[in-house]
Amino acid sequence: MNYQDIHFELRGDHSEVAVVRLARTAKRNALSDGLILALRDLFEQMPASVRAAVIDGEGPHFCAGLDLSELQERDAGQGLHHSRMWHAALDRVQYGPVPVIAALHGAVVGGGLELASACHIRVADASTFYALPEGSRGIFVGGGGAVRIPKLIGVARMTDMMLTGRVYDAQEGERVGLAQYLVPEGQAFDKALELALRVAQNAPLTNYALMHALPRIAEQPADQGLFTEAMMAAIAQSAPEAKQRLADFLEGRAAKVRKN
Ligand code: 1HE
Repeated sequence: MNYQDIHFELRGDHSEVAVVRLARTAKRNALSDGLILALRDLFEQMPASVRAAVIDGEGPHFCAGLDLSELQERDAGQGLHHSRMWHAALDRVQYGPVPVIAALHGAVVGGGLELASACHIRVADASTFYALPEGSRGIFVGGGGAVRIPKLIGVARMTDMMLTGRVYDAQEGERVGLAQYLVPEGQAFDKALELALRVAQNAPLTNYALMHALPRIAEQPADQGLFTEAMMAAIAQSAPEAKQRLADFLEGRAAKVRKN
């Protein structure tokens, strides 16, 4: 499969993990319109074997955000449509066919952080740093960051990042919730791939519930959320794969939960 400025490959014994690598190294993987549309198309056309995906970036940085050279004079309507194009693409990442793990290193800034926050798990190496330079460029987030980033770190921290240009380093980023895993420099991709291979073994309906039901349930009033949870639980339990996995445990064939 050929997508503009993306290297794509399949990993795993059954081609169950898609590796999606941003490959505009000379521009620090800045997200041009072409690259955003390629991401949208790729997640819409994911091969049927794929059960989990990893997104990472080639070169010294994960992603420098919006390609500022394309930020030409737009009127309000064009600006609205441009932002909506990003929303459509990053919605395909968050609500696409499979869980997505971001492997972060170097700059994760602006639209790069918006892309990372559309993923389901973030693994950062020690070189990672996070910023929202939109504040100092006289613009605003437009790729879903205002919705997704406060869910990770809260409105107050995002406001601070944009008002003051605050940069979080890798340790601080993990502490405040920008990444769930922090690994030594150079190891983010390997850890993300290891996690993706693990995620790919889950029952597809469980992964679907986590991607599509959980974020919606978390937004619902408690009474409705509990009802939706019960519906999703009942559907997941009734799948043949769930019955097989439960039988495997009860008959001693499945792994126990062990502390690390
Ligand atoms: C770019 C971009 C870009 C680099 N658009 N061309 N994002 C930003 O405001 C971040 C801007 N970039 C940076 O702060 C730095 O480039 C980095 C910290 C990411 C990397 O620094 P460094 O020293 O490794 O690279 P560099 O020398 O700054 O950049 C290499 C080239 O990439 C250079 O071009 P060249 O032709 O001079 O070689 C840079 O101009 C180019 N480049 N970043 C275009 N972002 C949906 S709304 C989202 C809104 C936003 O994302 S706003 C935040 C944009």
